[in-house]
Amino acid sequence: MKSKVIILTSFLLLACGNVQSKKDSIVLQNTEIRKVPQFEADSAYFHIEKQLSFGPRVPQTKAHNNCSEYLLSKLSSFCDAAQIQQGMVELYNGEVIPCKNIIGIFSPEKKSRILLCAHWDSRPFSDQESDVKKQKLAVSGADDGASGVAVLLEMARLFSIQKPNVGVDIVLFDVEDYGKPDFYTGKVYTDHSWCLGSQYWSKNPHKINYTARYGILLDMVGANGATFRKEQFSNYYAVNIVNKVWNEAKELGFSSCFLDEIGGAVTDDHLYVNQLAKIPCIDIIRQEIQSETGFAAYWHTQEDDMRNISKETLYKVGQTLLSVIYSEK
Ligand code: AHN
Ligand code: ZN
Repeated sequence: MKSKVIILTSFLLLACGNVQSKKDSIVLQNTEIRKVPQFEADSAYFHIEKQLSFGPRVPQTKAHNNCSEYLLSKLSSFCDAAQIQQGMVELYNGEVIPCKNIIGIFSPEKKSRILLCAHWDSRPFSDQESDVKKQKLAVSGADDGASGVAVLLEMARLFSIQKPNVGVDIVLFDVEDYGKPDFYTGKVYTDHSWCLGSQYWSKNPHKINYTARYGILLDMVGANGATFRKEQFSNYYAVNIVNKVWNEAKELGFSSCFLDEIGGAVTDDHLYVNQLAKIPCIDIIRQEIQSETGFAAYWHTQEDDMRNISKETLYKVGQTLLSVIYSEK
């Protein structure tokens, strides 16, 4: 039995060596010239499960606090420095609550920097549920939150083994998903009730005069069959970064995932990074342009759990981003 496996493997190796398709040679070039490491989707998948194991990461809950400790310990182990930025933010209903942005820094001495971000909090409401009783329940956020964080944690692990040429800052935004729920009828205190952690960070970056060449936000990047369209604010503020990412995806053979199509304009963390921090930042976000909400059916419902998560999608996003980062001089 064992020898059969060995024979089969060497046959496959020989076959690959002889074929030398165009795609193979591009991948070979990438790995040889740029030495791009392999994104381990198993590792990213595990990081989603781990985040969900604490329960919904709703601000001011035990689960949220426990998860913040986990994320800080992971970033501390992979990065040259890690910290939690604490601030206070005002919700749609006027309540003021604490916010913890979790930050990991690679090569702090380097001037040329890339910002990578995602949100780590979960939505306190499932206001897209048709069942009214379920609308007050928190979202697990396997895709909405945990997937982007998980891809960044796996990238951080790889950066710790092989440093990119550029400095990298990973910022996990808090209180992104506490926007005014559809069922709320009370007085509204702010028109900008989403993305409170990124608004805070963009006004108060973790380092004075912080800037980066560009930023990439990951939001809902882990679901089975997900496709990504070019989000409109990203195109407006950072079209060259959109094209850079989509071109890398194309070179890797992921064009059926990274579609060459324009999506909607999404008020997400990158909007504030662009407008307030003045860093050109794109959003890689799953949109379902035919649906009423603009997002997948499980979005802001009780269904956003591990059942939707796909290692294949995590791999395509993670490997594309690694190609982008390691191509930077
Ligand atoms: C709005 O619905 C206004 N923005 C979507 C941002 C978001 C929520 N991303 C994930 N959850
Ligand atoms: Zn959300």
